[in-house]
Amino acid sequence: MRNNSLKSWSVAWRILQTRARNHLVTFLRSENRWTYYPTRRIGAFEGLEHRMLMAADLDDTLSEAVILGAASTTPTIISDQISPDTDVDMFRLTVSAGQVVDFDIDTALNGAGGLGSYLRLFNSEGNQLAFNDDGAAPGENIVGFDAYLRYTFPIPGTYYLGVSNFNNATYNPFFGDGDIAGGSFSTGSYQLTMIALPIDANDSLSEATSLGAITPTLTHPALSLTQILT
Ligand SMILES: [Ca+2]
Ligand SMILES: [Ca+2]
Ligand SMILES: [Ca+2]
Ligand SMILES: [Ca+2]
Repeated sequence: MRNNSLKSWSVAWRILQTRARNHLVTFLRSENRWTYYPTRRIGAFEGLEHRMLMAADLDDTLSEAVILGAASTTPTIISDQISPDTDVDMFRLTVSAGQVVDFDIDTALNGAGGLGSYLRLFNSEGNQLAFNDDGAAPGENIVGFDAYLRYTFPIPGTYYLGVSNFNNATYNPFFGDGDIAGGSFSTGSYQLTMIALPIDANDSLSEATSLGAITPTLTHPALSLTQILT
């Protein structure tokens, strides 16, 4: 049993509560560890996030995101699944200025019977930059249920990509709440591919390769300038 005053818990950023044997049991998550606190002080925790333990999703917020690393022209491939229906998988990546990056979901069926995938891209402050439900990546000819997103990042830094089903498209990336349960094609396996397009480093005036000064050259070395001109 730990000191269960509200003050001692104020450092926590996520609290789950459920009932067991007529007691309220609070689960506290901090530093990736769960601790539970039997308590009856229901009123003291009103206003905090209440979720059933079975619904805990350990990678659905910006702070829990799975690290993809730096986007590059070498593909980064992740295999995962959305299960249960409220599952959100959050990924973290870094980009350089002007980088264009493709995020592509592939499933075995790309249609009915499989996952109806949905992508949301966030900046480091959790603001949504882009989203996609159904899209065909370059080289894919069929638009089914698989999501695809291309984004040009004008600002270098850290960004986040959320994978969910298409019914659950308004979850909160900070707190992991706001999930929408149910709907069709809400669970299933998927593969996520992240790949950056090659950067064209000499496509602007300021990046142009210098060819040097233009100087007149004799077209026939064997002739003198006088002979050429006459
Ligand atoms: Ca998952
Ligand atoms: Ca998850
Ligand atoms: Ca795809
Ligand atoms: Ca979709």
